[in-house]
Amino acid sequence: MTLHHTDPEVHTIIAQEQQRQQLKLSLIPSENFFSASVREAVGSVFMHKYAEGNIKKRYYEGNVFVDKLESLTIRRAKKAFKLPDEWSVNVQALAGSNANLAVYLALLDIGDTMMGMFLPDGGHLSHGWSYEPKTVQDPHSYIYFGGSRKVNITSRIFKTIQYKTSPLTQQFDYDEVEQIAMEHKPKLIITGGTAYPREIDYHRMKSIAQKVGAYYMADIAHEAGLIAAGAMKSPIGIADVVTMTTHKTLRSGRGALIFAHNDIIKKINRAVLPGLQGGPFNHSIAGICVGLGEVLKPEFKEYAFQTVRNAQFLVEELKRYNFTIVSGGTDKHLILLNLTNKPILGKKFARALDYAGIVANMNTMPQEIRSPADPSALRIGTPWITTRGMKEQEMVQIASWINRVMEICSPWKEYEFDEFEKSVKESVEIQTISDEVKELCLKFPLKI
Ligand code: DSN
Repeated sequence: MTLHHTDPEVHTIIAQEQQRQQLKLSLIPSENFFSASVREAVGSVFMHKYAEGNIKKRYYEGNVFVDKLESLTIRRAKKAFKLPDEWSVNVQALAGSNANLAVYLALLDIGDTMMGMFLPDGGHLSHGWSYEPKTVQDPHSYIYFGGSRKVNITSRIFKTIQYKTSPLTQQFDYDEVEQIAMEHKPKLIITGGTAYPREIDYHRMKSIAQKVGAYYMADIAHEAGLIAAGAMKSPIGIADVVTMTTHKTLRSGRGALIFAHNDIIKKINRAVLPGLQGGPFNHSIAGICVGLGEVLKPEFKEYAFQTVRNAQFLVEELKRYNFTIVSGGTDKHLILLNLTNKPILGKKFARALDYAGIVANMNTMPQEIRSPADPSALRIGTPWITTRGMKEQEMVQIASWINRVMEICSPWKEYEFDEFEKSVKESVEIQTISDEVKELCLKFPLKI
């Protein structure tokens, strides 16, 4: 019996989501589309098994094949990221935030200071986010001390400070970062996040960490696939710990990897289990293993480089339509559009684009003065559309659609959100773009 017969209700919802993915363009830079093999592995019988513990040291019997799978995943991960001999990897963390928490649990004590990238400048919630409602940021300050709304557990447990990008370049000013570190002596320094479009100077960050006696953790969730393929620089062997999710540019199903020097990986393993989790998701590890097998093939290298080429090409096309690109460009798969010179900002624009068949997300940006619920920017990226096989020529078309949507919506800029959405929904011109997008999607079908 298939799902179609046993539970038509859920089957229909899945079919609808499949259709949505097939007929819309996902430009969300943290999303990707996995191969049928990855999906088969994730849906496999490994989901039925408990395997608390590590290879050959499990608390449950019957783990001979789980051990085999985890060993193979570790071997592939080491190869994909060219791990030095003295480094190892944990493949069991259930997600990126859990992986980061495991590192904190392993390396920090309650109350220690951690220092990460400022969230509105592209950092991540799990790097110590808290805020003070209705406070306007000083756009010229390079440091943020957080606020009373300790929305992420990290800000409740640790003292957290965050460093900001330079108001001039919207990139990190490493001299400023060093000064903040020297003054506040964090025990852990973190780089990485969700919306920083540029390379990070891992060597400089390590040297700053060394100067203040801090550990250095590089969270490369977004760039992992690009780094594995050599399309971006790698922090492996430079930082003390490297964490990543596996489902973004790495295209290996949902999960996380933690790489660290052998001196600290045992502590991290203990922090994952029993510190934070029970049994690992063996089926997710199976997906990661298959995905890493794909990462090791030459085609993946081509994919990663094309992903970056597409993003850089898209930047140039968007500039032709007078879109302002945060930091002036991108070194990766991710682009942040500062919409303050346009009539429509991130929230409304993202919704209008979705009706036009282009899926993106509203985002904060450096020197943000608006709320994250209605911010100034739009974040887009090329991992998924490159997986579909799209290249520079399609970027020309996508940039033109993005611009057309902005032009169509501009007369509705003063509308409240609901009225704005109603106008978008009823717009024949938006519907026309959505039809054109569908046509392009069908030329680059997802292999479901
Ligand atoms: N949600 C991820 C992103 O979109 O970047 C980060 O966790």
